[in-house]
Amino acid sequence: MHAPALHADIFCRVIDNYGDIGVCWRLARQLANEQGWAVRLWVDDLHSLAKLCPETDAALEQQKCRGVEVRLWSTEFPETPPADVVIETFACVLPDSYIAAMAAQAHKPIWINLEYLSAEDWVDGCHKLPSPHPTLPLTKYFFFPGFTRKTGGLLLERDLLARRDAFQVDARQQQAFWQSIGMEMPTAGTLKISLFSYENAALHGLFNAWTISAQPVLCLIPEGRIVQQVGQYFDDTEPRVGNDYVRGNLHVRVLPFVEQERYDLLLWACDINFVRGEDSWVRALWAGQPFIWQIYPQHDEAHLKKLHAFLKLYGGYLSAPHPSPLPQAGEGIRAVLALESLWEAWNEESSSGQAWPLFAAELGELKQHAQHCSRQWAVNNLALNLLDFCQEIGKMRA
Ligand code: TRH
Repeated sequence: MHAPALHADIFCRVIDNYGDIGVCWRLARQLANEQGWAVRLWVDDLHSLAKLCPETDAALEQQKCRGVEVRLWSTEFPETPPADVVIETFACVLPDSYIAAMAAQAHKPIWINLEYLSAEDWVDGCHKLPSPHPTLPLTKYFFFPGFTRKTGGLLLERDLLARRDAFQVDARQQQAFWQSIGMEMPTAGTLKISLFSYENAALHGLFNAWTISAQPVLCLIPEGRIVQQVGQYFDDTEPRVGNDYVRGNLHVRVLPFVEQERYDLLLWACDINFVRGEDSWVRALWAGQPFIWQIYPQHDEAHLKKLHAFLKLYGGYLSAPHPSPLPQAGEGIRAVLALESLWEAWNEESSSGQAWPLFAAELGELKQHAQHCSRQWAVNNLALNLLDFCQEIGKMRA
């Protein structure tokens, strides 16, 4: 017999950009469509959600999208019976009235704070820690995504890697993708790069390097914060979606922002992906292609610790002995250095152009490594871990 489907409320405050809503929307869809939960997503900015899911009507306070009930989280929070599982994301602070309603339930909801992803060591020790409410009979639990079995794992749709593998060997699917973005399928010798990025002073040097690259480079840039800089490089004061720019061996196309599920296709279709923030970072991992992560900058530079923790973990796998045909210890060192120098240059906004040739020379090894890591980390699925954790708490309380 199946356990009865749970009701979940997920709360999301959009701080800026698309990371917060990106993670919440993905989790909401997964719990609703893969686990059969009844999911309500409370979000304070429907316009951001509409970018990821264009069928969202930003004028509607309540609607159903892709199996998820989407509710506008406005300052006047309506009287709402709490769900069985309450997911507060990134410490977004729930409405007082909702917390009071949770406390008034005979059977208290399971209250989870879903935290940011990090590869830092301390995460293992903090995952699942309880935090009793100071005055009410409620306990909130910290749920940390992460890379080890002691963390909550990573968000991954059930069939994603199978779909990715099918796409990457199927010329027809790839052709359909290129057509859908209004482009011919690039020739076999073209290096395809997607570049989703914050403003970055290192872009100029990188473009210079691609301009003189021996191999033709096609760089696809989703519309967003870096597009003005692209215009500056090509002396265009009004860069727009759909524009093409060509210099030397570099061809740049500015793409429209696509709905969240289709962004994966872009990552799968490219040989190298530049990503940013939290959610596109994980999607780049699942793409199984070499990638460069631009971490979201924090004023106290805490982001650099996070960046280095991940580089240590990811690069560590690369330099460790692997079963053939992956690189043996020692052989991977060059690839680790190449990876580190480009990642550091890109995040420090320094001479990425110099780091590029080293990185390009190690692409074969980096690709095998990326495929290996995607399979290795796929076994630790966040939604399934969340389910197990809810059952654990349920048993503890019984
Ligand atoms: O938008 P971001 O920079 O978000 C950031 C980070 O999450 C950061 O940690 C957080 O503190 C800050 O916001 C407030 O990058 P991120 O996390 O990669 O999110 C982008 C989302 O947009 C992701 O879900 C993928 C999606 N996307 C599309 O759906 N279509 C597109 O065309 C593109 C380029 C992205």
